[in-house]
Amino acid sequence: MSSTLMIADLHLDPAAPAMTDGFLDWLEHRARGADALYILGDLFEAWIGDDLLDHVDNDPGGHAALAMRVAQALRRLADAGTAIYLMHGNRDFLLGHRFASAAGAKLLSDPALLRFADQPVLLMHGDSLCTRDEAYMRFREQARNPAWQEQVLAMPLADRVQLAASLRQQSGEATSNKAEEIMDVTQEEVVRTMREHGVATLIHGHTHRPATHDLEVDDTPARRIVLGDWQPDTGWEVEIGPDGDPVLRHFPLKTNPL
Ligand code: LP5
Ligand code: MN
Repeated sequence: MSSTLMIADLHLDPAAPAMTDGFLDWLEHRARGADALYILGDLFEAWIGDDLLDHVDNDPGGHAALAMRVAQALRRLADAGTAIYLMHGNRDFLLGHRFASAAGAKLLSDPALLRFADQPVLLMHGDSLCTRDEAYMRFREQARNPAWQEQVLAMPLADRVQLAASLRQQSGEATSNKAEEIMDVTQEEVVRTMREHGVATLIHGHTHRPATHDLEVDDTPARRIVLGDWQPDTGWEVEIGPDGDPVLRHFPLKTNPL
């Protein structure tokens, strides 16, 4: 029976190994056998460059070991027949083709338009919908600029670790001073985007506010499904089965897989 899984916002981090254990267990026991797995951004807490894969033997902080472990686990799933797609999030927008190919995955554009049971479905990370967060929109513009990315990726790895930590700190300070509602999606931007792509279903992550929202796009009933962020003991997925109907659910993660 055909089944497609979607997940987002795992924020895998060398400092939180139980999360990675839980995710790898989920890959092996839940995702195994699925036709496709879509990872809709922020698989990693911070991605500082695919050349991490060259640094497994010289790896302060464990970033390279984590990258390699996740790539190999995804690769096993891909080799067993599941198509894997990776979308960038606001933490791992530097993920590149080298990591994707090590993971047996394809990079996916944001937004990505798919079809299930003949109905179009739009997938996004979700950050680009938060248009009232003007400081973030400016940061995003810069972070997605190819010239800036090239410059940053040319920095020594240790400097990139520091830059990522500094950006995380600045982001933490900025978000603690923002109103909750500006960090959620802008409703008009949701409707505009869904209309532009001609969809009645949008699936995204980023806001960490898991829910299924009913709305209308030009008088047509529509839905926006928001994936939740994973915690060491809980994961979130959307499953689309043969009927094409997406189901959002959360589930316990094995914290101590044998
Ligand atoms: O991530 P989170 O949940 O804290 O908040 C996000 C938005 N913040 C971000 C920034 C990231 O957290 C930064 C970390 C990226 C890690 C990878 C870095 C790789 C490159 C460097 C190493 C090679 O996405 C936050 C939103 C929030 O979601 C809700 O949607 O509000 O937006 C901000 O906090 C942005 C700030 O308001 C303004 C920007 C602060 C940083 C300014 C740096 C300026 C210099 C930039 C170029 C060097
Ligand atoms: Mn995000």
